[in-house]
Amino acid sequence: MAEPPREELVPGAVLLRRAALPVAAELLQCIDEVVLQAPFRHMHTPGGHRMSVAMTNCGACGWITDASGYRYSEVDPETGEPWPALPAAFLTVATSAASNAGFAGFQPDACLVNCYVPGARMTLHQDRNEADFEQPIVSISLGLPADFQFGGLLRSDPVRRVRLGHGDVVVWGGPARLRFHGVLPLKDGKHAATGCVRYNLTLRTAR
Ligand code: MD6
Ligand code: FE
Repeated sequence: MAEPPREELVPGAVLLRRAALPVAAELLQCIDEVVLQAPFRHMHTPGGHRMSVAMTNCGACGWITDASGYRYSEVDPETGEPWPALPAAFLTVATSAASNAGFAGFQPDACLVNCYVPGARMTLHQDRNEADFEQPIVSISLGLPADFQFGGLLRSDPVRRVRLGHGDVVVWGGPARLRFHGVLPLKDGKHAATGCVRYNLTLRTAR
């Protein structure tokens, strides 16, 4: 993969604009295949709220939430079966982006796949269910653009807004790993590659 232009959002968080564009069609096809085996579903927060973002996973484990809390599971609770395998194309983009951002040796074992329709959003949160915060998270956006909120280490810290578009990749690690972040309600639109939705892939080392 050619070295994409990089923008350091804050120390430890690197935006590689359009880095996944050359393989976007392949990634979308992989999502379609994952979803055949592990369909998108609206999970519930421990507090009982139905998430507006539809989610599924692939890899050795997947992120889930229900009345028992936020955690990783080796099986899809809907079927009791293991999650679909991590597609090779996901692994290639993620390890290449991580290495471009200064995180050599990234070995993700989980990929959370998010699907947003207009109005869907993700409130400010930290990703802290993974075993090792030294490992980065690689995030790939596909389809409709989203306004991503990038905050600080406290929920009340000011947030910076970043527009993430089709093929944009963000690598989060080091001092940025536990920053609060969220996604504002998706705006209506139509994208040539995905129609009326946005997908986001986050690759993690969960265990
Ligand atoms: C999203 N992303 O872009 C939600 N988390 O749809 C995340 O929550 C996220 O992009 C951790 C690291 C990178 C991310
Ligand atoms: Fe997150």
